[in-house]
Amino acid sequence: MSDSEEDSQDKQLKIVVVGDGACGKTSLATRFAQEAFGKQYKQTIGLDFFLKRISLPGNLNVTLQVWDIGGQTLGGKMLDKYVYGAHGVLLVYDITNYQSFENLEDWFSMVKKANEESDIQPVVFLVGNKIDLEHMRTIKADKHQRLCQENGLISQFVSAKTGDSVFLCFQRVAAEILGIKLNKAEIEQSQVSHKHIYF
Ligand code: G3D
Ligand code: MG
Repeated sequence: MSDSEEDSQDKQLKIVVVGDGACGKTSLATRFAQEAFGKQYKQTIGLDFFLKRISLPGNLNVTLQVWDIGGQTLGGKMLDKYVYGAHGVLLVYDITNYQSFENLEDWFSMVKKANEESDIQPVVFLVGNKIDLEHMRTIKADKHQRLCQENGLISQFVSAKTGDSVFLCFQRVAAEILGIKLNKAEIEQSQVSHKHIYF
């Protein structure tokens, strides 16, 4: 059976990555898709989404459709079409860029509005990217946690550059959507087996 035939039999989950320009959306999506970080990701701009198959505990295979909003900015005409019907949304900001954090409220409002008419209400993760730049952090972790608590968001920190917690992030989103609990051993396993560092 070819990969695409296998994919088509899996349950597919639509995951949309949103946030300010330059917060690292394309890097994050591409890191997850290809486990690489670098120039080739620029070519992915213009594609609607890519598919990646992952395994969850209990030998459950699921195919993630990962949608990168490309150059769409807040207020962009096509945004609601990207976000509509999403099972999961990653609200991404850059931990070194205060504005990207401030704008999350507007991104989140857009996500809720776009799904007003949808039967599916997405699971929403708050993703602080660029943790390799910890020394340049401008948003304290407790501010991040407060935003999560106030809005029912699930917290995750990642680095699309080093790959730190990127696979874990997508795995947690899929598990949360499907109501599967990941135990500590499974989380550690995904940290170890997906740690690839490219410079
Ligand atoms: P976007 O798709 O949200 O617009 P990009 O963001 O993925 O294009 O990333 C914007 C810039 O941030 C890129 O730098 C990219 O290399 C960098 N970047 C993305 N993620 C990380 C990260 O985790 N750590 C660090 N240090 N940089 C990151 P350039 O210089 O190519 O514009
Ligand atoms: Mg991009």
